[in-house]
Amino acid sequence: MGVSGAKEFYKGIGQINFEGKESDNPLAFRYYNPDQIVAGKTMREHFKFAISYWHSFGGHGSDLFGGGTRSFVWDEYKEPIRAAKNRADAAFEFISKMGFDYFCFHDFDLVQEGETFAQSELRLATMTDYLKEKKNATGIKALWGTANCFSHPRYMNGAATNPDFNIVARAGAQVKLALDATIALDGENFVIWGGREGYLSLLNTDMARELDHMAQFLTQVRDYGRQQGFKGGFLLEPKPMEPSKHQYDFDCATTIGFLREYGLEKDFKLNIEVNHATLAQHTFQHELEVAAKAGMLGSIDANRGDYHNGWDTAQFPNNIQEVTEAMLVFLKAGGVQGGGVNFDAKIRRNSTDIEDIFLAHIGGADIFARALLTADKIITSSPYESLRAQRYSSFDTGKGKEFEDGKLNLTDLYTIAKENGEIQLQSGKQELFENIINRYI
Ligand code: XLS
Ligand code: NI
Repeated sequence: MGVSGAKEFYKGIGQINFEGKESDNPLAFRYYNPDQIVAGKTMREHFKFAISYWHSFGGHGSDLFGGGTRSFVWDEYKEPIRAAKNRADAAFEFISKMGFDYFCFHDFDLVQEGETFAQSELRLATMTDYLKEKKNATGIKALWGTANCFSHPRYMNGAATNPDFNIVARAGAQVKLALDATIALDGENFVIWGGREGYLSLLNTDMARELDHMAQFLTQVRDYGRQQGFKGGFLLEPKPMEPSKHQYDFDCATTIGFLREYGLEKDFKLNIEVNHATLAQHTFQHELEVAAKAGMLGSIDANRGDYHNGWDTAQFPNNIQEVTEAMLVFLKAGGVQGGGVNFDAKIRRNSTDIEDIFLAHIGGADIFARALLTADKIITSSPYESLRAQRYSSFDTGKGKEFEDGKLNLTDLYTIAKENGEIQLQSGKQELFENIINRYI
Protein backbone atom coordinates (compact mmCIF):
# COMPACT_ATOMS: atom_id res chain seq x y z
CA MET A 1 0.00 0.00 0.00
CA GLY A 2 1.29 3.42 -0.91
CA VAL A 3 2.13 6.23 1.47
CA SER A 4 -1.06 8.08 0.58
CA GLY A 5 -2.95 5.28 2.37
CA ALA A 6 -5.43 3.97 -0.19
CA LYS A 7 -7.56 2.53 2.58
CA GLU A 8 -9.65 4.66 4.93
CA PHE A 9 -9.65 3.34 8.49
CA TYR A 10 -11.80 5.91 10.26
CA LYS A 11 -14.69 5.77 7.87
CA GLY A 12 -17.43 8.32 8.19
CA ILE A 13 -15.32 10.74 10.22
CA GLY A 14 -13.97 13.77 8.43
CA GLN A 15 -11.68 16.62 9.33
CA ILE A 16 -12.17 17.90 12.89
CA ASN A 17 -12.55 21.68 12.78
CA PHE A 18 -12.89 24.51 15.25
CA GLU A 19 -16.55 25.56 15.41
CA GLY A 20 -16.62 27.66 18.57
CA LYS A 21 -18.26 27.08 21.92
CA GLU A 22 -21.82 27.38 20.68
CA SER A 23 -21.38 24.39 18.38
CA ASP A 24 -23.48 21.29 19.03
CA ASN A 25 -21.27 19.11 16.88
CA PRO A 26 -19.53 16.55 19.14
CA LEU A 27 -16.90 16.05 16.44
CA ALA A 28 -15.67 19.65 16.47
CA PHE A 29 -13.36 21.76 18.64
CA ARG A 30 -15.16 24.28 20.78
CA TYR A 31 -12.12 26.00 22.30
CA TYR A 32 -9.06 24.68 20.48
CA ASN A 33 -8.60 27.05 17.59
CA PRO A 34 -5.12 26.19 16.26
CA ASP A 35 -4.43 29.59 14.70
CA GLN A 36 -5.77 31.76 17.50
CA ILE A 37 -3.08 33.80 19.21
CA VAL A 38 -2.90 33.70 23.00
CA ALA A 39 -0.08 35.42 24.90
CA GLY A 40 1.91 36.02 21.73
CA LYS A 41 1.74 32.53 20.20
CA THR A 42 -0.83 30.47 18.36
CA MET A 43 -2.46 27.64 20.27
CA ARG A 44 -0.81 25.25 17.85
CA GLU A 45 2.61 26.58 18.84
CA HIS A 46 1.87 26.66 22.56
CA PHE A 47 0.75 23.06 22.75
CA LYS A 48 2.28 21.08 19.89
CA PHE A 49 -0.36 18.42 20.55
CA ALA A 50 0.85 14.89 19.97
CA ILE A 51 -0.88 11.53 19.69
CA SER A 52 0.64 8.61 21.57
CA TYR A 53 1.07 5.76 19.17
CA TRP A 54 0.78 3.08 21.85
CA HIS A 55 -2.56 3.98 23.45
CA SER A 56 -4.29 5.17 20.30
CA PHE A 57 -3.26 2.52 17.81
CA GLY A 58 -2.04 -0.30 20.03
CA GLY A 59 -4.32 -0.16 23.07
CA HIS A 60 -6.94 -2.86 22.67
CA GLY A 61 -8.51 -2.25 26.04
CA SER A 62 -7.18 -5.19 28.02
CA ASP A 63 -6.87 -4.90 31.79
CA LEU A 64 -5.81 -7.16 34.67
CA PHE A 65 -9.12 -8.99 34.54
CA GLY A 66 -9.83 -9.32 30.88
CA GLY A 67 -8.59 -9.11 27.34
CA GLY A 68 -9.11 -6.49 24.68
CA THR A 69 -12.48 -5.05 23.77
CA ARG A 70 -11.43 -3.31 20.57
CA SER A 71 -10.21 -5.01 17.42
CA PHE A 72 -8.48 -2.69 15.05
CA VAL A 73 -8.98 -3.08 11.33
CA TRP A 74 -5.30 -2.34 10.77
CA ASP A 75 -4.28 -5.44 12.72
CA GLU A 76 -5.91 -7.72 10.13
CA TYR A 77 -2.56 -8.80 8.71
CA LYS A 78 -0.50 -11.29 10.67
CA GLU A 79 2.74 -10.52 8.87
CA PRO A 80 4.44 -7.93 11.13
CA ILE A 81 5.63 -5.45 8.49
CA ARG A 82 2.30 -5.41 6.71
CA ALA A 83 0.49 -4.97 10.00
CA ALA A 84 2.89 -2.20 11.01
CA LYS A 85 2.46 -0.31 7.74
CA ASN A 86 -1.28 -0.61 8.08
CA ARG A 87 -1.07 0.73 11.61
CA ALA A 88 1.08 3.64 10.42
CA ASP A 89 -1.46 4.44 7.72
CA ALA A 90 -4.23 4.47 10.33
CA ALA A 91 -2.11 6.65 12.65
CA PHE A 92 -1.37 9.24 10.00
CA GLU A 93 -5.00 9.28 8.88
CA PHE A 94 -6.11 9.87 12.46
CA ILE A 95 -3.55 12.59 13.19
CA SER A 96 -4.39 14.36 9.92
CA LYS A 97 -8.11 14.27 10.66
CA MET A 98 -7.48 15.69 14.13
CA GLY A 99 -5.37 18.47 12.60
CA PHE A 100 -2.50 17.77 14.99
CA ASP A 101 1.16 18.00 13.99
CA TYR A 102 2.89 15.36 16.10
CA PHE A 103 3.08 11.78 17.32
CA CYS A 104 5.14 10.06 20.03
CA PHE A 105 6.29 6.45 19.82
CA HIS A 106 8.14 3.58 21.44
CA ASP A 107 10.32 1.47 19.16
CA PHE A 108 7.98 -1.52 19.37
CA ASP A 109 4.83 0.51 18.85
CA LEU A 110 6.03 0.99 15.29
CA VAL A 111 6.44 -2.71 14.65
CA GLN A 112 6.21 -5.91 16.65
CA GLU A 113 9.51 -6.89 18.28
CA GLY A 114 11.29 -9.71 16.41
CA GLU A 115 12.32 -13.18 17.57
CA THR A 116 15.94 -12.08 17.57
CA PHE A 117 17.66 -8.76 18.06
CA ALA A 118 18.81 -8.75 14.43
CA GLN A 119 15.25 -9.28 13.23
CA SER A 120 14.00 -6.42 15.40
CA GLU A 121 16.72 -4.18 14.04
CA LEU A 122 15.70 -4.93 10.48
CA ARG A 123 12.01 -4.42 11.16
CA LEU A 124 12.64 -1.13 12.86
CA ALA A 125 14.78 0.11 9.98
CA THR A 126 12.05 -0.84 7.48
CA MET A 127 9.39 0.98 9.47
CA THR A 128 11.58 4.03 10.02
CA ASP A 129 11.91 4.38 6.25
CA TYR A 130 8.17 3.97 5.82
CA LEU A 131 7.38 6.58 8.48
CA LYS A 132 9.90 8.94 6.96
CA GLU A 133 7.98 8.83 3.69
CA LYS A 134 4.70 9.42 5.50
CA LYS A 135 6.19 12.27 7.47
CA ASN A 136 7.47 13.91 4.30
CA ALA A 137 4.12 13.46 2.58
CA THR A 138 2.03 14.90 5.44
CA GLY A 139 4.30 17.17 7.48
CA ILE A 140 3.35 15.25 10.65
CA LYS A 141 6.40 15.07 12.91
CA ALA A 142 7.75 13.05 15.82
CA LEU A 143 7.62 15.02 19.07
CA TRP A 144 9.62 12.27 20.71
CA GLY A 145 10.70 8.68 20.40
CA THR A 146 11.58 6.26 23.16
CA ALA A 147 12.54 2.64 23.74
CA ASN A 148 10.19 0.20 25.42
CA CYS A 149 12.62 -1.28 27.95
CA PHE A 150 9.94 -2.53 30.32
CA SER A 151 7.48 -4.89 28.59
CA HIS A 152 9.68 -7.83 27.61
CA PRO A 153 10.32 -10.42 30.37
CA ARG A 154 14.08 -9.81 30.04
CA TYR A 155 13.51 -6.45 31.75
CA MET A 156 11.70 -7.87 34.77
CA ASN A 157 14.60 -6.77 37.01
CA GLY A 158 15.08 -3.45 35.25
CA ALA A 159 16.87 -2.26 32.13
CA ALA A 160 19.70 0.21 32.83
CA THR A 161 19.56 -0.77 36.51
CA ASN A 162 19.36 -4.53 35.98
CA PRO A 163 21.79 -6.46 38.22
CA ASP A 164 22.81 -8.53 35.16
CA PHE A 165 25.23 -6.61 32.93
CA ASN A 166 24.09 -8.49 29.82
CA ILE A 167 20.59 -7.06 30.21
CA VAL A 168 22.05 -3.59 30.63
CA ALA A 169 23.96 -4.07 27.38
CA ARG A 170 20.82 -5.31 25.65
CA ALA A 171 18.91 -2.24 26.86
CA GLY A 172 21.76 -0.09 25.55
CA ALA A 173 21.50 -1.72 22.13
CA GLN A 174 17.76 -1.20 22.10
CA VAL A 175 18.05 2.46 23.10
CA LYS A 176 20.70 2.99 20.42
CA LEU A 177 18.30 1.73 17.74
CA ALA A 178 15.38 3.73 19.11
CA LEU A 179 17.55 6.84 19.17
CA ASP A 180 18.75 6.15 15.62
CA ALA A 181 15.10 5.86 14.52
CA THR A 182 14.20 9.08 16.34
CA ILE A 183 17.08 10.94 14.70
CA ALA A 184 16.20 9.53 11.27
CA LEU A 185 12.63 10.80 11.75
CA ASP A 186 13.88 14.24 12.84
CA GLY A 187 12.35 13.55 16.26
CA GLU A 188 12.49 16.66 18.41
CA ASN A 189 13.15 14.88 21.72
CA PHE A 190 14.10 11.51 23.12
CA VAL A 191 12.29 10.26 26.22
CA ILE A 192 13.40 7.77 28.82
CA TRP A 193 10.77 6.38 31.14
CA GLY A 194 12.19 3.98 33.71
CA GLY A 195 9.16 1.86 34.50
CA ARG A 196 11.30 -0.90 35.94
CA GLU A 197 14.27 1.24 36.99
CA GLY A 198 13.68 0.87 40.69
CA TYR A 199 12.86 -2.13 42.80
CA LEU A 200 10.22 -4.52 43.97
CA SER A 201 12.15 -5.15 47.19
CA LEU A 202 15.00 -3.17 48.69
CA LEU A 203 16.24 -6.38 50.34
CA ASN A 204 17.70 -7.76 47.11
CA THR A 205 18.66 -4.36 45.69
CA ASP A 206 21.96 -2.47 45.78
CA MET A 207 20.36 0.92 45.25
CA ALA A 208 23.58 2.96 45.20
CA ARG A 209 25.10 0.73 42.54
CA GLU A 210 21.92 0.76 40.44
CA LEU A 211 21.76 4.57 40.52
CA ASP A 212 25.39 4.76 39.41
CA HIS A 213 24.59 2.39 36.55
CA MET A 214 21.57 4.42 35.51
CA ALA A 215 23.68 7.58 35.40
CA GLN A 216 26.41 5.80 33.44
CA PHE A 217 23.81 4.54 30.99
CA LEU A 218 22.20 7.96 30.50
CA THR A 219 25.62 9.54 30.03
CA GLN A 220 26.37 7.09 27.22
CA VAL A 221 22.95 7.69 25.65
CA ARG A 222 23.58 11.42 25.72
CA ASP A 223 27.11 11.13 24.30
CA TYR A 224 26.01 8.80 21.50
CA GLY A 225 23.08 11.03 20.57
CA ARG A 226 25.20 14.16 20.47
CA GLN A 227 27.86 12.38 18.39
CA GLN A 228 25.14 11.46 15.91
CA GLY A 229 24.17 15.12 15.68
CA PHE A 230 20.99 14.90 17.77
CA LYS A 231 20.23 18.42 18.98
CA GLY A 232 16.92 17.73 20.66
CA GLY A 233 16.15 17.33 24.32
CA PHE A 234 16.68 14.18 26.34
CA LEU A 235 13.73 13.87 28.67
CA LEU A 236 13.31 11.77 31.81
CA GLU A 237 9.73 11.04 32.80
CA PRO A 238 9.18 10.94 36.56
CA LYS A 239 6.81 8.37 38.02
CA PRO A 240 6.93 7.13 41.61
CA MET A 241 5.72 3.56 41.18
CA GLU A 242 3.82 1.13 38.93
CA PRO A 243 5.00 -1.25 37.68
CA SER A 244 7.83 -1.17 40.26
CA LYS A 245 7.12 -0.68 43.94
CA HIS A 246 9.56 2.21 43.86
CA GLN A 247 10.91 3.96 40.79
CA TYR A 248 14.09 5.99 40.94
CA ASP A 249 12.62 8.88 38.92
CA PHE A 250 10.05 9.28 41.70
CA ASP A 251 9.02 12.89 41.05
CA CYS A 252 10.49 16.06 39.55
CA ALA A 253 12.47 17.09 42.60
CA THR A 254 14.06 13.63 42.94
CA THR A 255 14.86 13.42 39.24
CA ILE A 256 16.37 16.90 39.14
CA GLY A 257 18.55 16.01 42.14
CA PHE A 258 19.68 12.84 40.38
CA LEU A 259 20.51 14.68 37.15
CA ARG A 260 22.50 17.29 39.02
CA GLU A 261 24.35 14.74 41.13
CA TYR A 262 25.63 13.07 37.97
CA GLY A 263 26.22 16.21 35.89
CA LEU A 264 23.45 15.47 33.38
CA GLU A 265 21.38 18.59 33.97
CA LYS A 266 22.47 20.38 30.79
CA ASP A 267 21.18 17.77 28.36
CA PHE A 268 18.24 16.28 30.24
CA LYS A 269 14.94 17.89 31.03
CA LEU A 270 11.68 16.42 32.31
CA ASN A 271 8.60 15.03 30.64
CA ILE A 272 5.86 15.61 33.22
CA GLU A 273 2.79 13.42 33.31
CA VAL A 274 -0.33 14.48 35.20
CA ASN A 275 -1.27 11.10 36.66
CA HIS A 276 2.35 10.41 37.66
CA ALA A 277 2.33 13.64 39.62
CA THR A 278 -0.79 12.64 41.52
CA LEU A 279 0.58 9.14 42.15
CA ALA A 280 3.52 10.89 43.83
CA GLN A 281 1.04 12.79 46.04
CA HIS A 282 1.69 16.03 44.17
CA THR A 283 -0.48 18.10 41.90
CA PHE A 284 0.36 18.42 38.21
CA GLN A 285 0.86 22.15 38.70
CA HIS A 286 3.30 21.52 41.54
CA GLU A 287 5.43 19.30 39.31
CA LEU A 288 5.40 21.89 36.52
CA GLU A 289 6.49 24.55 38.96
CA VAL A 290 9.37 22.45 40.32
CA ALA A 291 10.60 21.70 36.79
CA ALA A 292 10.18 25.30 35.64
CA LYS A 293 12.22 26.61 38.56
CA ALA A 294 15.07 24.29 37.57
CA GLY A 295 14.80 25.31 33.90
CA MET A 296 13.88 21.72 33.08
CA LEU A 297 10.25 21.95 31.97
CA GLY A 298 10.74 19.92 28.80
CA SER A 299 7.41 18.40 27.82
CA ILE A 300 4.02 17.25 29.09
CA ASP A 301 2.26 13.89 29.02
CA ALA A 302 -1.35 14.93 29.32
CA ASN A 303 -3.89 12.74 31.08
CA ARG A 304 -5.60 12.59 34.45
CA GLY A 305 -6.05 10.20 37.33
CA ASP A 306 -9.19 9.22 39.18
CA TYR A 307 -9.80 10.78 42.62
CA HIS A 308 -10.84 7.42 43.98
CA ASN A 309 -8.34 5.01 42.43
CA GLY A 310 -4.73 4.88 43.50
CA TRP A 311 -3.28 3.78 40.19
CA ASP A 312 -2.32 5.23 36.83
CA THR A 313 -5.72 5.33 35.12
CA ALA A 314 -4.34 7.62 32.38
CA GLN A 315 -7.72 9.05 31.43
CA PHE A 316 -8.08 11.89 29.00
CA PRO A 317 -7.82 15.30 30.67
CA ASN A 318 -11.13 16.99 31.49
CA ASN A 319 -10.60 18.69 34.83
CA ILE A 320 -10.79 22.41 34.03
CA GLN A 321 -9.69 23.47 37.51
CA GLU A 322 -6.56 21.33 37.40
CA VAL A 323 -5.57 22.30 33.88
CA THR A 324 -6.27 26.02 34.40
CA GLU A 325 -3.99 26.08 37.44
CA ALA A 326 -1.39 24.18 35.40
CA MET A 327 -1.67 26.67 32.54
CA LEU A 328 -0.92 29.51 34.96
CA VAL A 329 2.43 27.86 35.67
CA PHE A 330 2.90 26.99 32.00
CA LEU A 331 2.37 30.55 30.78
CA LYS A 332 4.53 32.07 33.49
CA ALA A 333 7.32 29.64 32.59
CA GLY A 334 7.08 30.63 28.93
CA GLY A 335 5.77 27.20 27.98
CA VAL A 336 7.74 23.98 27.65
CA GLN A 337 11.28 23.87 26.36
CA GLY A 338 11.36 21.98 23.10
CA GLY A 339 8.54 19.59 23.92
CA GLY A 340 4.78 19.76 23.62
CA VAL A 341 1.62 18.19 24.97
CA ASN A 342 1.39 14.48 24.27
CA PHE A 343 -1.90 12.77 25.05
CA ASP A 344 -0.50 9.83 27.00
CA ALA A 345 -4.06 8.77 27.73
CA LYS A 346 -6.31 5.89 26.92
CA ILE A 347 -10.03 5.70 26.33
CA ARG A 348 -11.90 3.45 28.75
CA ARG A 349 -12.16 -0.26 28.12
CA ASN A 350 -15.87 0.06 27.37
CA SER A 351 -15.35 2.87 24.84
CA THR A 352 -15.56 0.77 21.75
CA ASP A 353 -16.91 2.99 18.98
CA ILE A 354 -14.52 4.15 16.29
CA GLU A 355 -15.37 7.79 17.07
CA ASP A 356 -14.48 7.49 20.78
CA ILE A 357 -10.79 8.12 20.19
CA PHE A 358 -11.71 11.33 18.33
CA LEU A 359 -14.05 12.48 21.10
CA ALA A 360 -11.32 11.84 23.66
CA HIS A 361 -8.69 13.90 21.86
CA ILE A 362 -11.17 16.68 21.08
CA GLY A 363 -12.05 16.90 24.76
CA GLY A 364 -8.38 16.90 25.76
CA ALA A 365 -7.44 19.63 23.30
CA ASP A 366 -10.46 21.72 24.28
CA ILE A 367 -9.68 21.51 27.99
CA PHE A 368 -6.12 22.69 27.40
CA ALA A 369 -7.30 25.48 25.10
CA ARG A 370 -10.00 26.66 27.48
CA ALA A 371 -7.56 26.53 30.38
CA LEU A 372 -4.95 28.49 28.44
CA LEU A 373 -7.46 31.20 27.56
CA THR A 374 -8.60 31.37 31.18
CA ALA A 375 -5.08 31.44 32.59
CA ASP A 376 -4.10 34.18 30.18
CA LYS A 377 -7.08 36.29 31.30
CA ILE A 378 -6.25 35.68 34.95
CA ILE A 379 -2.69 36.86 34.38
CA THR A 380 -3.51 39.87 32.23
CA SER A 381 -6.75 41.20 33.67
CA SER A 382 -7.30 39.97 37.22
CA PRO A 383 -5.63 41.06 40.44
CA TYR A 384 -4.14 37.55 40.81
CA GLU A 385 -0.54 38.46 39.98
CA SER A 386 -0.47 41.66 41.96
CA LEU A 387 -2.10 40.02 44.99
CA ARG A 388 0.52 37.34 44.97
CA ALA A 389 3.35 39.82 44.55
CA GLN A 390 1.88 41.87 47.37
CA ARG A 391 2.42 39.01 49.80
CA TYR A 392 6.19 39.33 49.22
CA SER A 393 6.38 43.11 49.08
CA SER A 394 8.32 43.31 52.35
CA PHE A 395 11.27 41.95 50.37
CA ASP A 396 11.08 44.65 47.71
CA THR A 397 12.76 47.43 49.67
CA GLY A 398 14.61 48.10 52.91
CA LYS A 399 15.77 45.28 55.14
CA GLY A 400 13.83 42.62 53.24
CA LYS A 401 15.66 43.57 50.06
CA GLU A 402 18.97 43.47 51.90
CA PHE A 403 18.11 39.94 53.09
CA GLU A 404 17.37 38.79 49.54
CA ASP A 405 20.64 40.31 48.40
CA GLY A 406 22.54 38.33 51.03
CA LYS A 407 23.51 41.42 52.98
CA LEU A 408 22.04 40.44 56.35
CA ASN A 409 23.49 37.81 58.68
CA LEU A 410 21.76 35.98 61.51
CA THR A 411 22.78 38.59 64.07
CA ASP A 412 21.25 41.29 61.88
CA LEU A 413 17.97 39.34 61.88
CA TYR A 414 18.19 39.17 65.66
CA THR A 415 18.61 42.93 65.94
CA ILE A 416 15.76 43.67 63.51
CA ALA A 417 13.38 41.29 65.28
CA LYS A 418 14.19 42.77 68.66
CA GLU A 419 13.48 46.29 67.43
CA ASN A 420 10.27 45.19 65.65
CA GLY A 421 8.44 44.04 68.72
CA GLU A 422 5.09 42.30 68.08
CA ILE A 423 4.32 41.62 64.37
CA GLN A 424 0.94 42.04 62.72
CA LEU A 425 -0.51 38.90 61.08
CA GLN A 426 -0.90 38.95 57.29
CA SER A 427 -3.75 36.92 55.84
CA GLY A 428 -2.83 34.34 53.16
CA LYS A 429 -6.13 35.09 51.33
CA GLN A 430 -6.34 31.56 49.91
CA GLU A 431 -10.10 31.75 49.44
CA LEU A 432 -9.77 35.00 47.53
CA PHE A 433 -7.24 33.40 45.19
CA GLU A 434 -9.56 30.43 44.68
CA ASN A 435 -12.48 32.74 43.93
CA ILE A 436 -10.49 34.61 41.31
CA ILE A 437 -9.66 31.37 39.47
CA ASN A 438 -13.30 30.30 39.52
CA ARG A 439 -14.51 33.65 38.38
CA TYR A 440 -12.41 33.47 35.23
CA ILE A 441 -13.22 29.82 34.48
C1 XLS B 1 3.81 5.02 31.51
C2 XLS B 1 4.49 6.11 30.81
C3 XLS B 1 4.86 5.79 29.38
C4 XLS B 1 5.88 6.78 28.90
C5 XLS B 1 6.64 6.35 27.71
O1 XLS B 1 3.31 5.15 32.62
O2 XLS B 1 3.73 7.26 30.90
O3 XLS B 1 3.72 5.80 28.59
O4 XLS B 1 5.31 8.01 28.62
O5 XLS B 1 7.34 5.17 27.92
NI1 NI C 1 3.97 9.02 29.84
